Amino acid sequence: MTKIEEIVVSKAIIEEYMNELIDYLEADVAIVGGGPSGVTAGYYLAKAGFKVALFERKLTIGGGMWGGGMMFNKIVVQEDGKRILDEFEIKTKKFQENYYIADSIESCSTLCSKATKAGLKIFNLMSVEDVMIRNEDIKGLVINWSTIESSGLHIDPLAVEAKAVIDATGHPCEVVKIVQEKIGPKLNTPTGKIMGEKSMWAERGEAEILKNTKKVYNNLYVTGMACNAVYGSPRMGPIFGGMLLSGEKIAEILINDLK
Ligand code: 48H
Repeated sequence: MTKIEEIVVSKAIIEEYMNELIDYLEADVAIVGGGPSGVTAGYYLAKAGFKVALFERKLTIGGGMWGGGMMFNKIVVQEDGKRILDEFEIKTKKFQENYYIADSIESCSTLCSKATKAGLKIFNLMSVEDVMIRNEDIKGLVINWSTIESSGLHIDPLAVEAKAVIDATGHPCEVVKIVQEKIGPKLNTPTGKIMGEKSMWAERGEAEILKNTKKVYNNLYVTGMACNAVYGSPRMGPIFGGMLLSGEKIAEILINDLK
């Protein structure tokens, strides 16, 4: 029988993890949130050769996409969104003109698999609790274990430096909220503040998400549902094309800005 020593297994895990974490304390892009928009952004950025770290509070990657609509584990995308599912080789089935269905489990697991294979580094079970700032510029993120956050223990966090940060936290737009609270109403929105998500109107929500996908503050970018929350646009329910297209668009914007 092959010799297996528990201490060697433990050392392997601790050493490998620590080396990776130390390496990613300085990244090109730090993404907050591992939902469909954050993972898609990470995939395209990593594929373009950038050093990208994604921090996800939960154990699993995929955010709100696992549950499809009301726990029916299917997602719907429109024609434009299908292009991204095709890129990831996720199966789709035509429902009616312009509507395609995909399996949410296949979608989440494949996005995650292809993004990590492209070079995206995912740190799960970590929560972003603040940003690092120099004068008026975002310089990185302040991170802590999610279990520290949920236990309420008073334990100080650590910091990660990045040339750009993406808020992909979905409905709560947590990073932009922190910036607004701590730096004041100076965001790149018509009011300078978070304008708040509006009630469901899928067609408008999907149409507006791409124009809302942009730089919202110095070195801070927004993608996915967080865009519509920041720029005052409607929610759209379980149609996910906009999330994928927004992830792709923010990657394109950053590839250009970081050149
Ligand atoms: C670390 C964090 C933090 C933090 C949050 O909600 P998501 O799936 O986000 P999107 O924008 O990629 O997709 C939105 C979609 O799932 C959705 O909700 C839709 C389409 N709704 C329409 C409607 O009408 O309801 O994922 C965000 C992820 C989650 O996994 C969070 O755990 C994570 O971000 N997260 N991770 N630090 N501070 N905040």
